[in-house]
Amino acid sequence: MRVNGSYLAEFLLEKGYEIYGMHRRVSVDNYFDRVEYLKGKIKLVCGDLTDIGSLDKVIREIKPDDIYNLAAMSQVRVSFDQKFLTKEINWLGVERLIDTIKEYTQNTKFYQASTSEMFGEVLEIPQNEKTPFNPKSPYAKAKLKAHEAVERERENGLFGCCGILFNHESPRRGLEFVTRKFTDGIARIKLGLPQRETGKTYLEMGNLDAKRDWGYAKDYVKAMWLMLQKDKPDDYVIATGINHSVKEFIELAAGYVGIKINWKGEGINEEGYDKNGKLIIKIDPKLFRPTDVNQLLGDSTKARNELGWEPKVSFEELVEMMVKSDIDKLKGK
Ligand code: G4F
Repeated sequence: MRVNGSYLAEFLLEKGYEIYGMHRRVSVDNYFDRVEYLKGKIKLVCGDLTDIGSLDKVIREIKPDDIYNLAAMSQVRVSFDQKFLTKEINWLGVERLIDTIKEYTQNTKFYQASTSEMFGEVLEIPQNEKTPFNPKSPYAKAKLKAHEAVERERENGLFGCCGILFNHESPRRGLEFVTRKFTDGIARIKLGLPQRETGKTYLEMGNLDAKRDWGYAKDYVKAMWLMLQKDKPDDYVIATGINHSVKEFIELAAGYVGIKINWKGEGINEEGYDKNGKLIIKIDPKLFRPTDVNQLLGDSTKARNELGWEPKVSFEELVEMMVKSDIDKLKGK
């Protein structure tokens, strides 16, 4: 468990749950940095979705009342290079988990993290639970298989819910995703620091025209819990209902540190400068995906009506929170 798992754990701790957080065995030092403060409050157990033996042991010993499966190979771009690993974790891992539930704890309620990425090249705008899926990446295809597995087993008695969550961000977001990459990067530019990976004085970005429906991760974990409180399991779209382009995100985030971006050129030659003519952003074609999802826009009417869920934090508040947090982190606050 890491980012969303940490928000979910905080939420469940407040409700008085006893929590076990399953994590993979890893050899990097900072793997637990984002959940360090939860140590002692939750029990960490080792398990891996690619290893049926470990799942068997964890589920047999704990017999959880509820399972929230947020584990995944979550980077869409990486999934093009690691198709088989993505399928192993994001699809077959879920099949393994469901099998262990069926074997040991038939009454366990199961939450599966499905994703708006499954809508892919969208066939309808906005997207709701009835919109046909049209996945374009190995990531989305594997997630759709897992989604279908939960629906299949639900017909056989599993209490399984799929949350079709649109992009959800926070100051804890990984630096490999566009929002956090940019808020960290613009904070570095503001403070006169080089970029984390490249050491350059400007940011290199990919497709600026893609649109996403971005919400706040902390708002979204509540929806996960609400799904498992219903009498009958079902699938729900969780989204804000407003989308923005990557370029709009960039302009707003840069504005919070007092930088107004002036754009020059087009397509892969587009560049962003500040008012003094200093280069802030350049396009790196290597960051484009073989196939990208051009736009996502969620319609969460069902969740609002049936779960009483709604997002609390606006896009503007989210972007400001992320920029401020990165400035503070870099200043060592
Ligand atoms: O931040 P992203 O990498 O997120 P993406 O691909 O939408 O996926 C995220 O949201 C999904 C829900 O819809 C989750 F299922 C998934 O696990 C993950 O959390 O990219 C967003 C957009 C893309 O169109 C990408 O091409 O930003 C574009 N982009 C432009 N420049 C970039 C960059 N993305 C990244 N990661 N890095 C760039 O430099």
